[in-house]
Amino acid sequence: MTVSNRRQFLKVAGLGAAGLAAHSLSSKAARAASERPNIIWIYSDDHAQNAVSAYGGRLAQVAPTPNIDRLAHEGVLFRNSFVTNSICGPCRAVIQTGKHSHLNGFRQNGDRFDPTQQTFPKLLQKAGYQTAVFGKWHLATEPAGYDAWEVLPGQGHYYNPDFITPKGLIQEPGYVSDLITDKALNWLDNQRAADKPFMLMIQHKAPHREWEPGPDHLTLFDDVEIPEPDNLFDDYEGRGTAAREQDMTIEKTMRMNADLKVWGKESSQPGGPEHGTWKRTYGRMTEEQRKNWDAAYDPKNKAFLEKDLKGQDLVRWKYQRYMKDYLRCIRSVDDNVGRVLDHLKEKGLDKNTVVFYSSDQSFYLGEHGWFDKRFIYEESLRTPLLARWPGVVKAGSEVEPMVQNLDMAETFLDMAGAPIPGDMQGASLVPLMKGETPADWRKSIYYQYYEGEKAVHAVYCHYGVRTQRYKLVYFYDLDEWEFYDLATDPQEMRSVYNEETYADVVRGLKVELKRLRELYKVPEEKKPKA
Ligand code: SGN
Ligand code: CA
Repeated sequence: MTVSNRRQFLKVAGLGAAGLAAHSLSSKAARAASERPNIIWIYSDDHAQNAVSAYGGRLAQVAPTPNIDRLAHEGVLFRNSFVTNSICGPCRAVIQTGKHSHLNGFRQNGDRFDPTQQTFPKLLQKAGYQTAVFGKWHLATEPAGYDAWEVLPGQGHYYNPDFITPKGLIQEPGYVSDLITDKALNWLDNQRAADKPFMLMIQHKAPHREWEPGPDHLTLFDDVEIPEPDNLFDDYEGRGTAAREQDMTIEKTMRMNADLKVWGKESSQPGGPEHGTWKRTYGRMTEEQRKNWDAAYDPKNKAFLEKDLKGQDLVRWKYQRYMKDYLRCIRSVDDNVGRVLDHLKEKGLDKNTVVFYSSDQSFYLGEHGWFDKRFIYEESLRTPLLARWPGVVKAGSEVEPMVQNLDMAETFLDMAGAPIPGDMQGASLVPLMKGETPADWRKSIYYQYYEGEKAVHAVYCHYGVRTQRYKLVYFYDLDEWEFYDLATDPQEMRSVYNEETYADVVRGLKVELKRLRELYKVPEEKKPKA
């Protein structure tokens, strides 16, 4: 049995922390500190799996991500990587703790992360690692368990962003993806102690709404037509209330000014200089940055306004503008992933450093007519996950079994030879990365979204289970069930919850859902609203 297999076994067998600790001591002693790998976690915000070219898909040709793809070519790509609750702060809290939202206490954006709780960086510090985090944080309280940190306040800014640092708030001139990477590389080169292994989190703001591209990418894709998804003009027939009543369509929800960059630049106009959206986006640019921006956008906007588009033509234009800006933001992330990989090589750190790339959650790129995330449906449930680990992971390999962001804390601890506490709810991915699937690897995943229809984008609360083939969802405030057969309906266009042919499968999945809710200690929801 390998180290990780044994740990997985102990955990599943319920032998708990004591057994693990004893095991880990011996494994720790067996490994010289120098052998323990460094870990770099590059984590972006809202980067759809469909927009990482290593995953294929309709954008791979027009908007490739060559540097992120290097991780897949030189390492491993997780084909079936999912989140537990597709929204920013909650995903980040899951990464920190290896626990579902109801146990780590961070169910929705706006909650405050309890920094006194057990987190993986604290455990890595105990195991002799140095830890650092730079970039988006979004957990409201200050990072705990980090030797160095500089984080964006809340969502952060693209241009000339503010950073919260242990010494107070500072503003840095430049573009956010470059600055976050500068800080991380500076820490690597000049600030950490060279005699300890490190765990470094580089957490990008891009490509989050409002999708402001950096100065080098303002005209990228100008001459390209971005392919549309088949279901851009979805009518939501065949699904329930939640899909019909959300507020996240390109057609109705997307704003012409901050989102689509067609500003009314007079103070009196909605979204003009007096407004928050302006102040946190366009209004933060220096005169020079704005000149550069206007030179790129003004002619495109003029041509658009002259066409006076309506109906589906207007939606198609919005889709193109949205996608180009979104993909431009991704290009800055991809460039900076390349910078990190090149830097590691240059400094001789590439051999003993595991580099991951992932995103807090995935994103709708016009599928179902939507942007944003939140739903358990595929495009938001999935998230990219790729990793390079020279000498351990076979180059160009793929992992098929279902993994979740719930597994990362356990994975990092396993890599460091540190004990995995028995109350963490995921499992180390190390065996899968080595090409071994533990016999008892999970066959289903649990999901729950808590923000509800009153929050931004108006998505009803729901929980559900996904197996390799099926998905069962319960919108508990609506008392509505949905069920999808992903083999025959991968785009989830028709719930077949009431079809007789699936009655047995649905019954079985309800039992599985109940089992998962017990396993993960999920409290009962209040009764559906009258
Ligand atoms: C902001 C965005 C929303 C987005 C949430 C959460 N609006 O409110 O579109 O869903 O953040 O995003 S914006 O006008 O500020 O862009 S998350 O990634 O932080 O969860
Ligand atoms: Ca996000």
